[in-house]
Formats: sequence, structure tokens, C-alpha cells
Amino acid sequence: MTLCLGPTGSGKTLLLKKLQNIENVDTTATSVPTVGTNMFTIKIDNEIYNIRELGGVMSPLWSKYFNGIQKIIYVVDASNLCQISAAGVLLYTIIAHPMLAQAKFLLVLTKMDVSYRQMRNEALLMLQMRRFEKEIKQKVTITEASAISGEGREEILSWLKKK
Ligand SMILES: Nc1nc2c(ncn2[C@@H]2O[C@H](COP(=O)(O)OP(=O)(O)O)[C@@H](O)[C@H]2O)c(=O)[nH]1
Ligand SMILES: [Mg+2]
Repeated sequence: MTLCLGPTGSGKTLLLKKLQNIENVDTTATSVPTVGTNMFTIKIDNEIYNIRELGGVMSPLWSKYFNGIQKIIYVVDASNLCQISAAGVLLYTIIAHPMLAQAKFLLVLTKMDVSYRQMRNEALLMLQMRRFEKEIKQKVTITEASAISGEGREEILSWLKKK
């Protein structure tokens, strides 16, 4: 099981839907609005990958879902100047969580199709990634993506496939 986290409106649902459609999966996303989680099943080369999206509003409860999690996809909206540094703080609190000490992280800078987005380096500065990387042991893979143009889709799928 992989978790997909990030602030409200950062683009998690649309990105996960795009990953599903590309692989022609006939299972539709089951939504459980009461607890604010969505389950996605993605089929790559006949292997099934389950991803649970947790909404940004429930970030105080995210850690309830950390047990046994090996992979985290963290989605940041690169076009949202107001949200981006808060997204970095939130990312740091989950990376520093003891239950995720062995987890692999994929940081997705999404909405890269938007003209007024932050460029990769600016976004990483605002997220304080340089500072984090000195303090954390986990590997963080960084990908630029867009659910509209499909940018980053192959990178995300191959990260999911990696053991
Ligand atoms: N331009 C653009 N808009 C996006 C992209 N991804 C999501 N959005 C829009 O951002 C809003 C929030 O997306 P959603 O996936 O629901 O965010 P979530 O709250 O993280 O699940 C919606 O209006 C989407 O259409 C993207 O890659 N590019
Ligand atoms: Mg969502």
C-alpha cells in the first residue's frame, strides 16, 4: 500500500485518476468521503498497486495510516505560491515521523502546465528541500508532473514499480 498525501487541492485525486486511465484500469475509484480517503487501484504490467489518498483537511490524522507503509507520494501544487511553504512544513513532519523512517518518498511538483507555476528550483527552495535533505535519511525522488498534459506520468509509474 502506498499513501498519497498533500495539501487540499494540490491535485492528488486528478493525478491518481490520470495514472489509472493511462493503464486502462476498469476499476473505478471508491470514495469514502466521511473519512476523507480515496482508494485507487493501478495496474502496471499485470501487477496491482494500491494507493490510498488522504485529504489535506485530515492531515492531523495522517499518521493513523502510517502503519506498514513503504511508499509515500507527496503532491505539491507548484502553481500555488500561498500554499507551497506550508506544504514543505507538512512534508517535513511526515518525513520525520518514526513510522516512516524506512519509507521511500516521491515528491511530485504538479500543475506544471500552469504558466505562473514556480520553476522546479524555486519550488524546492520554498519547500526547504535542501535543508531537509541534510537532516533526513530517506531517499526523496523529485518529479515534475501535470495531470492535464500527462507530464511525469512515466516517472511516477516506474517509481511505483520499483521495489
Ligand atoms: N492546471 C492544472 N490543474 C490541476 C492539475 N491537477 C489538478 N488540478 C486542478 O486542481 C483542483 C484540485 O485538484 P484535486 O485533484 O481535486 O486536488 P486534491 O484535493 O489534492 O485531491 C481541481 O480543480 C483540478 O482540476 C494539473 O496538473 N494542472
Ligand atoms: Mg482529493
